[in-house]
This record gives sequence, structure tokens and C-alpha cells, in this order.
Amino acid sequence: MERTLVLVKPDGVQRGMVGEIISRLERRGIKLVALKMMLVDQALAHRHYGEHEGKPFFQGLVDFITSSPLVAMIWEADDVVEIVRGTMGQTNPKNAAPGTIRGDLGVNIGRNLVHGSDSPESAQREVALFFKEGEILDYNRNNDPWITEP
Ligand code: IDP
Repeated sequence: MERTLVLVKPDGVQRGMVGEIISRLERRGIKLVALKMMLVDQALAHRHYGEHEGKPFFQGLVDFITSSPLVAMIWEADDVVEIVRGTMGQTNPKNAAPGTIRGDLGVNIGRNLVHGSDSPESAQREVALFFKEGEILDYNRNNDPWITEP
């Protein structure tokens, strides 16, 4: 089963959007298997956003993500990376479709509320950065056959 890392970034926590964002993902039908609130330190921020090092917005991004607590989660489903990216909407909320998290709740690329891994490979890397294996729960939901055809 595919997993993805989702972060409600500091702006989402400060604006009281944690419940709204989790609710949208839950309603989609995907499965929550890990969740915690945390303050990201400089080292983790640099590792998580390493691919953007050198870009003009990098320092602002690191300062922002370390500025205040965030909520980190792992969600599970077949093709969950693609499903979550669709529910989040495009990176820049200005261009994100209505009905998506960013398209409904945001206006600015540097305050786009939520992170979701962009490929199954980065999901594996990011899940391991934020969570220990023991923090990820394995459980059954008895309504799964009503969400996904067995
Ligand atoms: P993603 O979050 O949709 O995967 P990425 O391109 O991986 O988008 O960028 C990571 C994060 O960096 C974005 O979510 C956004 O917060 C920030 N970011 C990306 N491009 C810009 C920019 O041009 N200005 C300010 N922040 C940016």
C-alpha cells in the first residue's frame, strides 16, 4: 500500500485549518496511519527541502517551516500520492482549482497551507525523515470495501 507524507504547515496551524484539512483528506476515503504535532528544526527543514537549496525562496521557506509548529501525518491508499496532490491543488494557491485545499483556503505561494509528497519515491524518503516505523500504525477499517472495490 502506498504512503505519503502530509504536513499542515505553520500557516495552516496558526489559521486554525488543521481540522478542515484533515477532514478533507478523511472525506476522500484515504487512511490516516500516523499523526503528530512538532516543531521542525533547521536540520530537518534543510533535509526535507534539500532539492530547493540555492533557489531564491529557500531561506524564506526554511525560516517559515521552522517558525511555528506543524502537523505531520502519513496517509495510506493505492495511488495516495496522486490523490493527495489532487486534493491539495497546485503549488501556487492563485492557480489552484476551487474545491482544492489551496484553491479554497489560500492566496499566496509562500503560505500554501499544506505539503504532500510529489512522488512515491519522495514519499518514502519524507516518511522516513518525519516518522519512526513504530509511529506508523497498521489497522483495518471495516468500511474499506465501501470505499475501494476489493
Ligand atoms: P509543492 O509543495 O507543491 O510540492 P514545491 O515546488 O516542491 O511545491 O515547493 C515547495 C514549497 O516551496 C511550496 O509548497 C511553496 O511553499 C514554496 N515555494 C515554491 N516556489 C516558491 C516561490 O517561487 N516563492 C515562494 N515559495 C515557493
